[in-house]
Amino acid sequence: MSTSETASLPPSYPHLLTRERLPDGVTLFTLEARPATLSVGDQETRVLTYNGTLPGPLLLLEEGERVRIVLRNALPDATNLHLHGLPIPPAVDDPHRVVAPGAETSYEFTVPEGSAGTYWYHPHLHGSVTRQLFEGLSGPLLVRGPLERSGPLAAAWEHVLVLSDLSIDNGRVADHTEMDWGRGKEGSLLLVNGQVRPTLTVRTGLVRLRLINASTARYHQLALPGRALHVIGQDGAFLEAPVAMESLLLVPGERADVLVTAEEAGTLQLLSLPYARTPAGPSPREPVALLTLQVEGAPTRADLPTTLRPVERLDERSAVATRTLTFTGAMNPIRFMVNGRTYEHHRTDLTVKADTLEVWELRNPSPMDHPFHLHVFPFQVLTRDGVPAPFPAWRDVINLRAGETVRIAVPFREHTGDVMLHCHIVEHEDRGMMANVRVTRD
Ligand SMILES: [Cu+2]
Repeated sequence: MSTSETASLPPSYPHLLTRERLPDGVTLFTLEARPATLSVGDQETRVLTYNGTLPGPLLLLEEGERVRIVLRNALPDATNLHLHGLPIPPAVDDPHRVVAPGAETSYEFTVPEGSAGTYWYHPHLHGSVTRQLFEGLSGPLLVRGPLERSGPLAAAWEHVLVLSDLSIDNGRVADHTEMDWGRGKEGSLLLVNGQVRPTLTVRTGLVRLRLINASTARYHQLALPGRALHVIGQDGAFLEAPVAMESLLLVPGERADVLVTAEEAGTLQLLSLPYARTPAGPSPREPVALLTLQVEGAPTRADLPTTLRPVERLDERSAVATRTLTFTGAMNPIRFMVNGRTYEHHRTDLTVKADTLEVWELRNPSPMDHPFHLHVFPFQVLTRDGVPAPFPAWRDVINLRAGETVRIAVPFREHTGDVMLHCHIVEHEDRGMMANVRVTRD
């Protein structure tokens, strides 16, 4: 099949959100947050959904287009929407916004040039995030750009895989225990696009998997035995060239854009390998199959792209400030802190100057891993415990291993306003491991 024949195919995902072109040239998307009773792992379960599906529908955006996303709240509780990873104005992607039951709001912005990548959306109302996400509220968001229109990626078979987990108790999503708030709750059902161990049928050739970890707390050490994972993108950006990995850690909130060469028909298993993120031990304890990839069709060549997109080198000598952020927890009651303080809505924790580069030293002295996330401003890892990052990459979620110190370079460009940094084990975020950052030109 030629490139031109496949280039127009949308990525494969169970639900694509309908786009409506308005007379003013804006593309309109409508999301309704509402409860629904769905079959999850063969059990009828009351979950929370966007537009009735688990996970929510795919928001497919193009670089440069003007979009308006309307959020209607048909939940019994307040909610809001975070467009995770998108570098758009903080006044638009504002987690302080409260959408009351029965109310609606809209998020309007231009999709930035150069932002082609893998994103997702979920609620971000402090104190309610964990339960709303765990009960089902999340969905994938892709931005497509020039690399999707021609060349090897345009010819690749593209599939969106949202990883989440859930426990069911009497037809409802199981409650959190106090211990769950400390450790971060892992559901007993491992879901891919809302299904337990589904089979995905793909054609021979180059297969592109857009992986999103939408779990509240579960880590995935992913592997596809017999095949390398050729990582071409992490979070909302491409790498410079594919990086072959035997396994790939995907922490909550993190995304990976992966190519698999499937030149002949056969069966592959996407595994989640044991990974110990807390002293309580690895979870899962044995490799678990998340998904079966059923490859069908005549043998064909699958050529990897050799280059993708240049990644700027940041010069840390030009940084105007170096800061230390320390992530810790405490008991009785279970709570989490950044630099010794639990989150407070109205407190500005850090003030940074727009159009400057900062170096942040992220310290995790606690006995468990914490995934660090910063809104709106992508950053690059400089070193992990003093070891330079193996290749340059723009990130918005990175894991901080227990005991580890990670240095990152953060350019505060283009936007001003208030953004948040937090742990993406959202139990920890809701219990205080979050801070407000004010970006100002004054
Ligand atoms: Cu954490």
